[in-house]
Amino acid sequence: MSRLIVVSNRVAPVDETKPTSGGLAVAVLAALKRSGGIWFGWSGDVSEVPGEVVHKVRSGRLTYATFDLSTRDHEEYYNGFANSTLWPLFHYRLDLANFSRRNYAGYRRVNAYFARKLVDLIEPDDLIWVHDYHLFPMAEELRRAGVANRIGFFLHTPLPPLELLLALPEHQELMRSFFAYDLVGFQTEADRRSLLDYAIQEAGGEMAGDTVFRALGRTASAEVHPIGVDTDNIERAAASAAAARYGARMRTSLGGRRLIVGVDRLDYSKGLPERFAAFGHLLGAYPANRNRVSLMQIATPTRAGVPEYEEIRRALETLAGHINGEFADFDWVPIRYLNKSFARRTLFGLLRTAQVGLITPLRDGMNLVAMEYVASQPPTDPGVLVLSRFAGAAHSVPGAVIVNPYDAEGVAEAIQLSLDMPREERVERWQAGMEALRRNDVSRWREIFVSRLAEAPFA
Ligand code: ADQ
Repeated sequence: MSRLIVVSNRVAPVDETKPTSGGLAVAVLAALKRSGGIWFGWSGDVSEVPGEVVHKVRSGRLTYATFDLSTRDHEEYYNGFANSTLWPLFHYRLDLANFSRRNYAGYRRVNAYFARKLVDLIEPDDLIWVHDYHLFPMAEELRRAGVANRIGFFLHTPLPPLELLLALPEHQELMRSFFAYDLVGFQTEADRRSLLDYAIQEAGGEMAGDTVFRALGRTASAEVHPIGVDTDNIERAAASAAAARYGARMRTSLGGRRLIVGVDRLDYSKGLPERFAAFGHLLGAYPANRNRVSLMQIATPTRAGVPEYEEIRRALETLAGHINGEFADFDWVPIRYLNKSFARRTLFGLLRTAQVGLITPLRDGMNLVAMEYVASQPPTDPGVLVLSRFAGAAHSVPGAVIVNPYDAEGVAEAIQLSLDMPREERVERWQAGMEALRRNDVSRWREIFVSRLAEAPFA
């Protein structure tokens, strides 16, 4: 069997007891732990003299190969082009996208640097699987260095429609770097469509089969492979004694009141101000909920070097303050707003105690928390997932109550409906969701993607 090399910007901490609050790291770790292989990427450390060393650490069947970035690389590639240009653009926030040639040059430079380091580790039969928007040009760089292996790519975020992509000054170079892969995977059909529209309408390519396209002399397959979670493990962890202890503490603190929960990285794509506003509307329009229901929003700060993240943090604090100021009582706080990370078991214990999981991103590749909420529920008395139609998960988790996150009144209505939902309907919806999550778990996602990649080339 071929060896698998996974390449991603960040590699999860080798010490698994440390919390990982990024979807990619959580998913790739769960997928790789079973198959074994090499996980290659940035260590997460910035050093003035990044050095030429790749640190290798073995843990079970998995080898972590990591290296540091310089301050300048981190600024231009990571904070700059990846997170101030591509991230907002890919989440349909052209208004927040920052275009800078210097950052783009840094992005290309770091991709070339990743590729130079990786070349030495590659053996002829290895399958190489590159992840996410930080590393589009990797395949091109590797091909230039003579690597003929099969190379696949998976995009964890959405890919926006052609007209938005064209706003990127470097769209030609960047989008064409997709074509050097053998297989490109997306979360949803809409994302896949965006690539094919680009390949055909902008790059003069053509389809050569259901999924296979030809453009600029290269042939690749564009496919939808929605990511999943480690369903069985989450279910077990959420039902464990350790999780139950946190659940019990949570219930004591609620004093018989009901709980709505949201868990997200603190990011403007996650629709947090809109979510708070919808909860405020619930308390205003359905007064029976006052002193009866709390919203606990866990939002882990990320990307501290990008100014928009500071702004969203301030905006949320203000909004939570307003709503709490208006509705709180001496024995009840409507919004419990936490900026910390939790161990996974604790998190699942908390998700299990909530009657409603409120996951309302304005735009999201998939959203693993939506799936984790469902997998954490007690089977005989599950809570209800209220989910944005703009999360990829809306296409992967049946049984959720689907909402438009921009419509505060509609979201409030959906929360009320979920709080009032009879147990029988809750169980039915939960079973439908769980069946899908068990069928398409994260191992299955890896297996399908890797076996498709092994079938390349598709010419
Ligand atoms: P993210 O944008 O990071 O992922 P998400 O899919 O929700 O978003 O994953 C976040 C992960 O971090 C979840 O596993 C969650 O449990 C964990 N997490 C978040 N806050 C935490 C906290 N306070 N403590 C502990 N754990 C926390 C990107 C894309 C998504 C896509 C994933 C995977 O943006 O759309 O679903 O990759 O493809």
